[in-house]
Amino acid sequence: MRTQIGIVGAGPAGLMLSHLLQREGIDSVVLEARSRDYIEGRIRAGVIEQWVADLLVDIGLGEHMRRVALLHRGINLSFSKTLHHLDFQDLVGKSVTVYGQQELVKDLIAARLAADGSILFEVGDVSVHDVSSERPTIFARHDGQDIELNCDFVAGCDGFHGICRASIAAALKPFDRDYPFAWLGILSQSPPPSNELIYAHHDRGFALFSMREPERSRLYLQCRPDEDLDRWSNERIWDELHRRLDGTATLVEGPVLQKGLTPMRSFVVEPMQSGRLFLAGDAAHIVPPTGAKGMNLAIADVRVLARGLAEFYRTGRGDLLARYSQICLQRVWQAQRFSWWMTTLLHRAPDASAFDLRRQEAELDYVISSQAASRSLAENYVGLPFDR
Ligand code: FAS
Ligand code: PHB
Repeated sequence: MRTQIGIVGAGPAGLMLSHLLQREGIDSVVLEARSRDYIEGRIRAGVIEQWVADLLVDIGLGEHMRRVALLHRGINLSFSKTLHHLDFQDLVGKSVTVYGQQELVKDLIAARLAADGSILFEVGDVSVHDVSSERPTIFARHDGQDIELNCDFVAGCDGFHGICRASIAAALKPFDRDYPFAWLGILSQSPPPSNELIYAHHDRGFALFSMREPERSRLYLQCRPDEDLDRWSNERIWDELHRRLDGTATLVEGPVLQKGLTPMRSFVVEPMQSGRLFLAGDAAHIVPPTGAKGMNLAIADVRVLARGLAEFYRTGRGDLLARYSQICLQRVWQAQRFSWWMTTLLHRAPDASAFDLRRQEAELDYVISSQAASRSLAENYVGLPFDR
């Protein structure tokens, strides 16, 4: 097979890239290890920044989002038995949208297939070759057949556990940080305790009260990194959620539809490209989900990559492609800083000293009582401007 851009991975990064390229008249083939049902059923992100919501409308993918997504003016912080609302609209004139990642993935797949886009699901044994040449190749198996995909460029959008980053590891420098906790997350058929998200700081640990729809909640508890899910009955989960919400709002229980563990790590590789292989999204960087940045960063990367490839095919110039890493990493490190800060602000570190705990309370108090501090949180949460 032959195409212009070979894309490994059909997550938000790979699918959005394929869609943006098609709008520029550039061909691509997306190779995905999982089935369509699996990736459309995978529960991940829930919050999109305003510029992403605006972009979806601009590129003709806003119809379903406009019908079902929830527009939020801000978030709530819960601590010391009190609920504090941060109004992003008042603070920075922007809001956020709650729209499940799987809904966005469904929209993108439907749009790709409607435009005769090529997505190969359930491919195996994917490997990338000759990325330092002008004719990189991707080998894979699909439907019992060996595939040789010849392309001009390869986009590694295969997530943190994919093969693309590993294939150029020698050219990359990793930066990482682990956290002494993880998230136990549930999806429940129950109304959320507030119509906007609640980030709760509590002596027993962090909790997040998010949602997907008015009657469907997405709830998270800080737990140990090696937590055994079998030891968490639904009763125990609800009991702990009540305790950490600490009466700052009313939590209604309901059937638990899904339960899972999310590891917490910060990770970046530099640069995000080698030869004609460009990494985007979780393949190049991971943020702890406390700042709701992961999917938004993935889309920010492919927006830069699509523009660079469009310039290359339009003018033959590779200037923007050459600066891809530099441009993306500036935003990546800002999101890393904010996600680390939200995580340390709101979680209870197992080895925290009495001094640390007091300092953490003082920081929470500063965030809700200082306009400058509230505005800083707000501008990072809604998404920093690109022309900064
Ligand atoms: P993805 O991991 O989504 O997609 C990579 C794709 O590549 C997958 O479909 C995988 O099957 C495929 N693949 C892997 N190896 C392959 C191979 N060898 N061959 C072919 N295909 C291969 N982010 C936010 O912005 N807001 C949030 O609220 C938020 N909440 C989150 C909650 C949870 C529980 C988790 C886990 C993450 C959350 N994130 C959030 C982050 C998350 O959304 C990721 O950043 C996002 O999925 C990244 O998208 P991609 O880079 O496309 O990677
Ligand atoms: C979610 O709704 O899944 C969600 C929201 C905000 C976060 C993380 C996850 O910070």
